[in-house]
Amino acid sequence: MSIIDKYNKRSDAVNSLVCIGLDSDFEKIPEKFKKLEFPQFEFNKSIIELTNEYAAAYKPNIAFYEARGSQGLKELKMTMDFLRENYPDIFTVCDSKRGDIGNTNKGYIELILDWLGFDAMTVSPYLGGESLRPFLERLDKGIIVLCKTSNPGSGEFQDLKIEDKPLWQFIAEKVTNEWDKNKNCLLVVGATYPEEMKKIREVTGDMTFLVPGVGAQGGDVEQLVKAGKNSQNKGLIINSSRGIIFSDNPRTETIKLKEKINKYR
Ligand code: OMP
Repeated sequence: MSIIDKYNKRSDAVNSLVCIGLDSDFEKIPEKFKKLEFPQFEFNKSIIELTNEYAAAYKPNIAFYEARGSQGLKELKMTMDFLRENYPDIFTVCDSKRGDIGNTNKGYIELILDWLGFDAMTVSPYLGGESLRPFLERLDKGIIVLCKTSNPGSGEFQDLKIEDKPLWQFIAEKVTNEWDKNKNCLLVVGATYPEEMKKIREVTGDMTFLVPGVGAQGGDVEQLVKAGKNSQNKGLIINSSRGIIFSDNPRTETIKLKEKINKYR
């Protein structure tokens, strides 16, 4: 089973394209968790227990754990061990946006894909396909390449024209036609840019997209699903972090997002 099959299988089993972002900012987690020995882990565990029935994926952003040094990394590891032991079918993404020269990338791989054991991680294409080879050679893992990011200023570089195309289109074509030989590539496409997403879908066939930007960043679910779904009515890992985990009712918010997505696919 390929790593994309793992996502699709889980997504089909729970009829959901929802990814819950475990961006467990220590400052924002409720006081009752802060008193515990492993606050970020206990908070994550409570979110996972409330939402797992509707979760196709979980995506911690490693920044919120690295911010606490070795304690944070330990709690991220505890979160991953908890997921693997209790919910091994759920797809896991490490939001890390890594990418360096080839042999340095091996260090990121050992930490994120091997020690922490994530199914997939986000990488930057800036150093080129040659540098990303250690990631792309991992047949057992998903490599999620930044293409069109959700932030307001993403156009500063990503919209620049190269050979008459915006850089994001150039990257989408490059990944589809050259980097995805092992069928383990995915793209990051922000929910806040549905027009661009439509074009990216046209050039990538059925490739799976990680789609952040709904919830706190205001991306429109109807527009993104219509623009981004593939020929199988899936191909999307739709992430919400703050909009779910810091809401009054994470379970209800997850169900609401799942149903809204399903209404348009
Ligand atoms: P919320 O805005 O709270 O839902 O969080 C979005 C999460 O997705 C954060 O962890 C971001 O770092 C991440 N993200 C984006 O917001 N935009 C992008 O274009 C790419 C990512 C990402 O790679 O996941």
